[in-house]
Amino acid sequence: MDVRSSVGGRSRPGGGVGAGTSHGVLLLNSNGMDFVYTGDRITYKVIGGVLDLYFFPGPSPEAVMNQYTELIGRPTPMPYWSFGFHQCRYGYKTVADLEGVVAGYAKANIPLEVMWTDIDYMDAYKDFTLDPINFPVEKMKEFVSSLHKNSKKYVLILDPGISVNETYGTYIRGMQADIFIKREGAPYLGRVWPGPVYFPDFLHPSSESYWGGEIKRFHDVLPFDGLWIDMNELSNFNDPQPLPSTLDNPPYKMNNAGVHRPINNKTIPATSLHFGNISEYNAHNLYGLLEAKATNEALVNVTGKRPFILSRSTFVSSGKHTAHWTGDNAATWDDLAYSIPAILNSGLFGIPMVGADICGFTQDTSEELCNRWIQLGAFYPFARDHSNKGTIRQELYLWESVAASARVVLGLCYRLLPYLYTLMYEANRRGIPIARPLFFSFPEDTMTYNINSQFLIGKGLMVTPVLKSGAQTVDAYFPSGNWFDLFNYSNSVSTASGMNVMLNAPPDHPHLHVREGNILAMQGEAMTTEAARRTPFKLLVVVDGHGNSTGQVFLDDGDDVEMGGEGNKWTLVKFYCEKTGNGVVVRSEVVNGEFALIEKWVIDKVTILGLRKGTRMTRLRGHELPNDVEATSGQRTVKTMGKSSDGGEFAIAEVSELSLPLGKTFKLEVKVKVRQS
Ligand code: NBV
Repeated sequence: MDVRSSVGGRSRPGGGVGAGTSHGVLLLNSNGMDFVYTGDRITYKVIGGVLDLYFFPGPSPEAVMNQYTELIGRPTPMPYWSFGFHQCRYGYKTVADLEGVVAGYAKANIPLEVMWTDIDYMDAYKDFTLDPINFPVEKMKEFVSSLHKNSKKYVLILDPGISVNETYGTYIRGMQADIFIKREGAPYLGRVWPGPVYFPDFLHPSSESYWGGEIKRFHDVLPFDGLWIDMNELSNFNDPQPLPSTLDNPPYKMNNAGVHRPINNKTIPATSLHFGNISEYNAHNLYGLLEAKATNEALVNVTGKRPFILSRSTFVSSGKHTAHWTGDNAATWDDLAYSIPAILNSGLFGIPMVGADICGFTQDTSEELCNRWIQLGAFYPFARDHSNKGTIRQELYLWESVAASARVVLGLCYRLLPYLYTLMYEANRRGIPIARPLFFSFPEDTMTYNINSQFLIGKGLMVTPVLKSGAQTVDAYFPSGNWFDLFNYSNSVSTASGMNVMLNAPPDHPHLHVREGNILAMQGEAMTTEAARRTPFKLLVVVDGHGNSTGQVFLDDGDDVEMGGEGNKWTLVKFYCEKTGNGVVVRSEVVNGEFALIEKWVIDKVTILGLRKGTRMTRLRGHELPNDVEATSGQRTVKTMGKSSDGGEFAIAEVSELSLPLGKTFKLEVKVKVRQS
């Protein structure tokens, strides 16, 4: 990763800054660098450029992210559909192969939202072309149109290297626009998949119109829904010969994958020049960022919709334009575990839409590894199964145990879509990551500081994956509070100041816990995000010791370029639960109900966790307040009395068959009585 920033440092109790406080440091510099972290200090070894050092005072982790992304740009919103499940592989052979995969998911009843193609679809690996034999245009059009008819999406890959080929339109137009990166006065000749290539210079003022034009031409042929930009470090199969210059041969050799290699190793030479005579030496790390920016702009122009872009190379502020995946991991238990700190780092860098290749990219995966990987990967903000050519296939339906897990975890993930999407909104507004380290919600609990085997989704959902082969249990840390198992509300863990717990984790038992104090807006399970969006809402209210909790939901059509932008239709509703004399009141505050009213969304069920064992609901009242005005009219008694059952230490109180319009203020009063045992 080309990110050269550090953000989110924490001060330990007793340190110079107050206990539990956070700060961030950013060295904004695009040159090559090493940095060495030794626990109490960071040493930057930078080989050129401008040294801009920024400090973000926090003091909370959320405040650091807010301050940092205010400077570098807020994370771009991602389409609603991109929170569904994605399937990819390098090595899909034909259109029929793709169709078979889509059918395989349908047959196994596993949700599949997005089908991807890697470089296999191209004609001789040339961008913006289709292989006439294996991926012929007419068949691909039919394929994409059938995906669209079934509310699914299609994403394809683009590489930066443009084949040097006099009969290739993209090359010819690039030469006419004089768009390619140069060395010694002529376009620099590299070598990637198509053979000899030139690389578009995204610092060139015409690059956006050139790149956008190519994207438009291809989109007119094949209406893809998103773009995947790979190899943009820039990656070059050649090792360019250095010219006798300090740029190509600087005295300090940076660490490159563990060893000190020449600066031009497997990339374009540092002496190549961008527009305005800016050297590659200075601009190298910006390539992926600038390509993502141009690609984002192109997609907005071409589709008029919110773009989905996935980039391998990123830099400070890439999150303003693109999502990110962690690159070529291996199908190993180590890489399964590394994926957690990798996605958490990306969130801290300001790129919250991130995932690792589920089941592993290189090497053959195994049933057990793939099972554990989907149990974790379903909760990456970006969830995509992807594998390398020549490895065994690893679509989730191929093993019954993996398919069964996929149905469970993706089922829950789809029910959580409104919650996940609302986290995207929070990321877009304030830069707060979707997937967060535990210390984000518990900055005063020093036990959380070193945990990278668990993480939070939002403020209070904790994922505890199995990361070891053969394990039937998993060691979890629970920060203070009451936590409820989202797969079985009867299981709970309670701790006053945080504790370690060994959880039972047979292969079919993933772990996701929700903490007291949270209200989650959920919807029903479905095979596509669109179908899930047509189901009624369900509120999961997890009260704390004082009977309180809060939450919110943001919704729009999922495709508007801006989230909550002017002229758009959207909805923001805040939820509160408060204790009353002998019960609790769950109520909403509608900031904007317009979109929810258009969609006629209703809340049909409210589940309250965290009330004391033995609680009985004695009376239940629903107030629908017309026109969002606080009023006493419109009261009605809800048809079905709620029921409450005891799960472990707590009662599970459920009020169903409600019909509360999401876009209107409501107040639900639940009177309770505690049975004397
Ligand atoms: O395009 C092929 C691969 C792709 O599948 C992978 O996700 C990228 O990270 N790409 C790298 C090119 C090199 C593959 C060895």
